[in-house]
Amino acid sequence: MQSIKPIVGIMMGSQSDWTTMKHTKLTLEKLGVPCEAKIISAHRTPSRLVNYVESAKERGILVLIAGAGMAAALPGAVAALTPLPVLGVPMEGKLLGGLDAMLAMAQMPGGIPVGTLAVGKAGAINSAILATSIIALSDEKISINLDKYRAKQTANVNEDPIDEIQ
Ligand code: RP5
Repeated sequence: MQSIKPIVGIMMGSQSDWTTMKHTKLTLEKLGVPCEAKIISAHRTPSRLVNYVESAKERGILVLIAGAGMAAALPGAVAALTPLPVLGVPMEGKLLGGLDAMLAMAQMPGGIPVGTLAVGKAGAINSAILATSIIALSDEKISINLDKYRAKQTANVNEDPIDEIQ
């Protein structure tokens, strides 16, 4: 059986980021976007980082998503190596709740952008939706998937609040 080639590459700095970044993968799967997930650290595995990012475009990857915490250099280092769009997801941290990682990703020098999302699970989910929006510009099937996903999300919001089950 022929496997479907990934068009989104999800990267994370550590196994400890997977609890959050699995929401990126789950959301991309719901949206019908083929993806792959790799542990790649800017600090601990720099050669793996260069090899992965430099081959991404020729392998058919269209968008790269990088989740990282603490110094959170990963998305910036990725963006320095490729013209592909790079989205950054800051991990929640013990010291500053992820604000440190968010600022590290958002405060990139002019010329090398990282599209920085919210800290934690919301950012992980939104990175998948934003990557899908980018791809949907030139892919009709994925554009339809995105419209359906958004319509379902809207339909699932009750107008009247209900008591939470205790
Ligand atoms: C970052 O350091 C990773 O992205 C992770 O969020 C953080 C801590 O990594 P571990 O010490 O849990 O492996 O590079």
